[in-house]
Amino acid sequence: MSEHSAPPEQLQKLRELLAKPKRLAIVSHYNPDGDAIGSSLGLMHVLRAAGHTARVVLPNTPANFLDFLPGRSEVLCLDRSPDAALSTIRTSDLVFCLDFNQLDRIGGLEEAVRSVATKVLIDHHQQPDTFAEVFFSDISASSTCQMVADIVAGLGMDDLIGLEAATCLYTGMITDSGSFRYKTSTPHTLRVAARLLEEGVDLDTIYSAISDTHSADRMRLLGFALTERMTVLPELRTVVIGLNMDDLEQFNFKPGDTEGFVNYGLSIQGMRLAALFIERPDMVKVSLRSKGNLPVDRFLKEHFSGGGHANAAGGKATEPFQDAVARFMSLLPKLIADHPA
Ligand SMILES: [Mn+2]
Repeated sequence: MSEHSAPPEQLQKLRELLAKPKRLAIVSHYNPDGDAIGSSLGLMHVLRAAGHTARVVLPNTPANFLDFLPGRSEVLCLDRSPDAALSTIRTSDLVFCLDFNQLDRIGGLEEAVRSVATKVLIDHHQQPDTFAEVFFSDISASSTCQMVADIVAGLGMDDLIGLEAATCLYTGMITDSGSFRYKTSTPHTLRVAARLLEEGVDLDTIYSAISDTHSADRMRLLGFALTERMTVLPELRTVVIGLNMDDLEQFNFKPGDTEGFVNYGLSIQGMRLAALFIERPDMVKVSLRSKGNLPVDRFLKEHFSGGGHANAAGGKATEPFQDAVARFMSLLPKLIADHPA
């Protein structure tokens, strides 16, 4: 077990909080990804097995490719069931905050979560706010799911991880680590994954559920993006894709359709930076992926009100679409020059 993920004094505090059956709410961030929902549902299954009442509450409905996760149908989403979502949080004894570390990441759930006296944070993003009474923050962890598995083991509850929890946690581990390809994957990461596999996790079902779920419209939008909207800058080893609202409408865009588009840029030989700009009604979404020593999280924090990880981060711009792309292009040479390969 990684001691870094689970400091003994924090584990002790949590152990005491969970000594008697409690009403527990588990929340995660806006636009929840595989790690957000996987860690939340994984923890929910374990806490229920330990005799607690536990419910996952999310600020908005996740993409439906994650619907296969055991327990997904019980998740309360603020956009679908606002009253139940808020009252579940407000009446809980304790709220777990998973895979985010600033309360402005949970949209309309923020106030309800603030109103609960005791909060437990489990997260692997940088620069955490200190709003939680119990605090597990490990920026070296490959996923929040990995941290949850460590913390559960640290609490002596490892035997409560069954097939359902293992399926949820394994899913988040692979979605956040690019199926264990990112540098964040350590021998410990794979030992945690191995322990989850012991529960009989069906890998084929998970991989198929998370990768083979695209609509024909989405595949055509991808083809269009790569053919018509991709700029390759060999001298900067950078690929930029931009899709405006007209482009998206042409292909009946649905939220989640552009998920993963940014990664195609990096699959071109020699590229070390890929950028994706998506025009939304209220803003321009910016996603960056990089290879090696090119910290895109700091760049986005400084220029596009964003953040994330060194090699994978997101942000936004409020100016018109073309202006946002132009501003990025003007900042790009310096970003590359400041971080020679
Ligand atoms: Mn995560």
